[in-house]
Amino acid sequence: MSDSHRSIPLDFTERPPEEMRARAERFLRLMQQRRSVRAFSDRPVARVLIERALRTAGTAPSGAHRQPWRFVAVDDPQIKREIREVAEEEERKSYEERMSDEWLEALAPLGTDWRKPFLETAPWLVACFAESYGRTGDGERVKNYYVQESCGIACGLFIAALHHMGLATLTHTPAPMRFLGELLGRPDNERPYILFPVGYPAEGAEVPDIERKPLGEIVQWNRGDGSDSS
Ligand code: IYR
Repeated sequence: MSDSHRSIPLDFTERPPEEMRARAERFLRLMQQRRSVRAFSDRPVARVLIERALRTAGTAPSGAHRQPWRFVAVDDPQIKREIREVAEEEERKSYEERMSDEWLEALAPLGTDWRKPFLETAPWLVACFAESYGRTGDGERVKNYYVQESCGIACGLFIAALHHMGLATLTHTPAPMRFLGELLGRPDNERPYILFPVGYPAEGAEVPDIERKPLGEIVQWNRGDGSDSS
């Protein structure tokens, strides 16, 4: 074992089985209610709430614990407008010229188009950037590991934290997204990963009438007692 490895006692809370069951049900019900929201209210959201969700995101596991996520939280109306303008310009080109018929058909149930008013209406835009490689104090490149996976997990926790506190969001990926790094002044070792509008849903907001896959379609059980084999 190398000199750099040190360990401390794990802080773990063991819970009675009934409590585990109850918490599992409760969390599942909570998450089943989460929906991607595209119609936001302009009601303000306190910075502290965004901060708590970002701290939660920062608890994600990551390759070699490099924590290769960086978040930019924007509530400046001018910057939100600029983001909307460029995103809509790119999206319009995508919807009108770049996306294949197959892709447009796949998106049809979601009812999306190039218009992204939520980029201005939502009180916050949170951009996640993936740090492709790090830099040491003297500017040397340091390799990061599993950057996509790590950022994906961090963003998943961010989404869960927002939903749990009663805020709505959308995983928005205007394509191409490079403009975001330029607009927000990010260094060239970072790639835009996901842009999240965050806020309250608009009054009377509607969402696509779509279903989640049933358990049988997303899970295969290989039980030692044969109880789940078909
Ligand atoms: N970026 C576009 C298109 C889009 C693509 C996928 I894959 C989606 O799940 C949803 C939208 C847009 O934001 O409209």
